[in-house]
Amino acid sequence: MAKLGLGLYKSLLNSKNFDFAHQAGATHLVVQLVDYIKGGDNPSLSQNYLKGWGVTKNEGKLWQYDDLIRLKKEIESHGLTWEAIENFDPAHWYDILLDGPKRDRQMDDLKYMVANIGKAGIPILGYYFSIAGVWGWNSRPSGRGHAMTVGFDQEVIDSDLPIQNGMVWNMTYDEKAPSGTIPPISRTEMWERLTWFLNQILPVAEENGVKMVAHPDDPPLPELRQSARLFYSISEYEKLLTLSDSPSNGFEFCMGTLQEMPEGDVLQTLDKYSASGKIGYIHFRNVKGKVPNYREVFVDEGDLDMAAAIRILKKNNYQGILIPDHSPAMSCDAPWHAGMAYALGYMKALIDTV
Ligand SMILES: [Mn+2]
Repeated sequence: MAKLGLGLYKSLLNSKNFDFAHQAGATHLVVQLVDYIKGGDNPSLSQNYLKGWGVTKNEGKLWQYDDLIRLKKEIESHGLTWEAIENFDPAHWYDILLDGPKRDRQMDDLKYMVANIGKAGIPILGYYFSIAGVWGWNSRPSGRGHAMTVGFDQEVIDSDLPIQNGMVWNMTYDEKAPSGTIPPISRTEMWERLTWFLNQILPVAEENGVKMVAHPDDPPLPELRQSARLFYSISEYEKLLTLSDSPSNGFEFCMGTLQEMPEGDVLQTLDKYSASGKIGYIHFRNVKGKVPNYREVFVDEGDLDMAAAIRILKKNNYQGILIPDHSPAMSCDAPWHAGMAYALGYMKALIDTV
């Protein structure tokens, strides 16, 4: 049966949070190693309209085998299993996304890191192949009980706003980049870049026992900030599998993002791919509405029938993990932790009773 996991940002990787995860019923962790803006607040439209998720200074600082093993032992000493890493740092692959001059060298770096991940026994790497990245959310106390929650309202943002030089994936990788903006990018070009990336990385992933799983575009718009987005609809997302039949090619199945898409049936899609073993892990979150207007909500109150999702996973004997992904923040001294504990408890009860 499906297993329960928690995603932890780099700033949260400590023994207190490993114990927290275990206490809330999680057995597995998904670890993010990107240095996002410090603090508990989600970067949002009102707070960080142009600066995005912050500045990464990790160029040249690759994920080394010894560091991965050290963290893995610490995680395991708390009774947990390290299931996946989520997201490359933009500093490691900006010219792969942008087709820039450092592309080939950065590809060598990614291959080196994927091999390290495999040798360290971490079976899954989630990635998000996007130029604009997660951008354009707003954050307001619009959740149940005035919970702070993120959402998207296309009419209040300038979705054609170009991206400044030195930025990609909603982070700054070069603070000294000349002023100006990056050129528009077509869908054809984006598919070519993804195809090149997968052709390069998948053989290395396969050889090292790592599954590469792709997150859909959040928010799921066909274009954002003058760059085409690949996975803005369920049918486009499914095209990922046409690029390679490698067992290392699969989905980081974000139920929330897929539900935000204007067409398609998330549960049907979950059924199809959980049966065929193409789902690395699941972002088990709920949402109300669809593009151009949606809000993230508590796991029990959205448009998706989460119990039905668990029944599907049970029927298909899905053995992977579910993580909450996001939750509205709860009004207390630990808003993020309370939101996660609430989601994990609900998820564990569903898994235990279905
Ligand atoms: Mn997600």
